[in-house]
Amino acid sequence: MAPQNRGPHILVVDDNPRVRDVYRRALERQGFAVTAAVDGESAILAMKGTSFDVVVTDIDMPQLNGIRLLERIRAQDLDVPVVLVTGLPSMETAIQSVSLGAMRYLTKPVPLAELVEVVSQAVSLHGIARAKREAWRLVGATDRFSADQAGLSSTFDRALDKVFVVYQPIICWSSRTTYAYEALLRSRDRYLSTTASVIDAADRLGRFRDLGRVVRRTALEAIDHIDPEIALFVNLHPSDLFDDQLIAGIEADPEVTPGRIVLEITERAALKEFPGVRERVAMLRGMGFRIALDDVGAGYSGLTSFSLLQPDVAKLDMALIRDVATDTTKQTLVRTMVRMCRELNIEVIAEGVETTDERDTLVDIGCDLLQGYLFGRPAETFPVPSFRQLATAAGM
Ligand code: G
Ligand code: MN
Repeated sequence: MAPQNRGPHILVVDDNPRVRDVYRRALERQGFAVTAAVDGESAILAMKGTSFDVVVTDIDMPQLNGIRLLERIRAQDLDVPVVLVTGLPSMETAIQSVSLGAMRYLTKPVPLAELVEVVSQAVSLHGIARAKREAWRLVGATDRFSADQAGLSSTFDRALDKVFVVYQPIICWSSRTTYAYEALLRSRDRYLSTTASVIDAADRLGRFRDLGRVVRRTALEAIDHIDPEIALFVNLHPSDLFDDQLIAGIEADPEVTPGRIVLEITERAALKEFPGVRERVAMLRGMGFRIALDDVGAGYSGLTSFSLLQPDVAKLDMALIRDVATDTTKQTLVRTMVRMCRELNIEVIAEGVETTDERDTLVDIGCDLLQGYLFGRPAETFPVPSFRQLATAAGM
């Protein structure tokens, strides 16, 4: 059906005829021209002949779903803003939509006022993106600025105000004491609602530094509520190591001394891509910070990062800990790691301990520092860890 209006042209994709109709009428009332498609394949066909200002698409459709459609669109057009709508929100599709540059991820039923507002915003962004690209073309640059990048940027700014920090205890089993807390990022933003989506957006926008600053400021604000003997573990992206405010922010607070802080650097990041990491880490250690290597486990090139960072602490990835009580291969791996670390004078923390069986196996192997839901879930105030005994030990 040819559109009635001559305003900005919106492509609405949904396999449900009622939804298509309701959206069409709401958008047409605002003067938009609307073309409707019944699934991803027909949307691709429609886009061959027409250039749309905004695409609004359902995710859950037969054959080509909304995520695949977004992927196909992005392969040809970086600019057109895509709004994804789903009746079945999931972490997986939310993350995919962010990483493929969707402008918004909306959950059904979408209030029509919200739909209209989001589409209007998308139209303006598309205009800006086109103008920018045109300007770049005129000056001969080839920057691939896109509307979604602009959309993502404002979404990210908003999310930065909505992130907060939770703390999870790390315990010392032999002394039944709290050894440390790890500060973990969480988000209560509507769109970037998962930790993974916030981190992914920071990555895509090159804004790890802004995110890291917010997280560290929030995490450190609470440090005077814990015993000075108890350390605080803070996660860093390798690029944070080079942020001058990393040190300035810590020196500004007299309660915070480097000795109380353990900087966690994940083994998943490609440390080799950050020249000068070795020197930078050595300098931080010289100032009194301790360094932990995070997510140490099967599948990663453990030895390179060990020699590069020379960590004070190694945190064994929870994939290695899960089922360690019954999986003898994992037991051997953990035993080897613990022995190697002892020789190198590196402390070992087992992450993600969930059961008493896992705990007892780890303690048998000689791993005394433990973290996981068994002892305490991450919480906004410092949780008191549980040192629950085995029921059998109490004679039950
Ligand atoms: O990458 P890093 O190891 O910092 O990630 C820690 C994440 O693991 C946190 O988001 C935390 O909520 C989660 N976590 C902590 N303890 C457990 C646990 O016992 N089980 C599971 N499944 N997740 C955990
Ligand atoms: Mn960590």
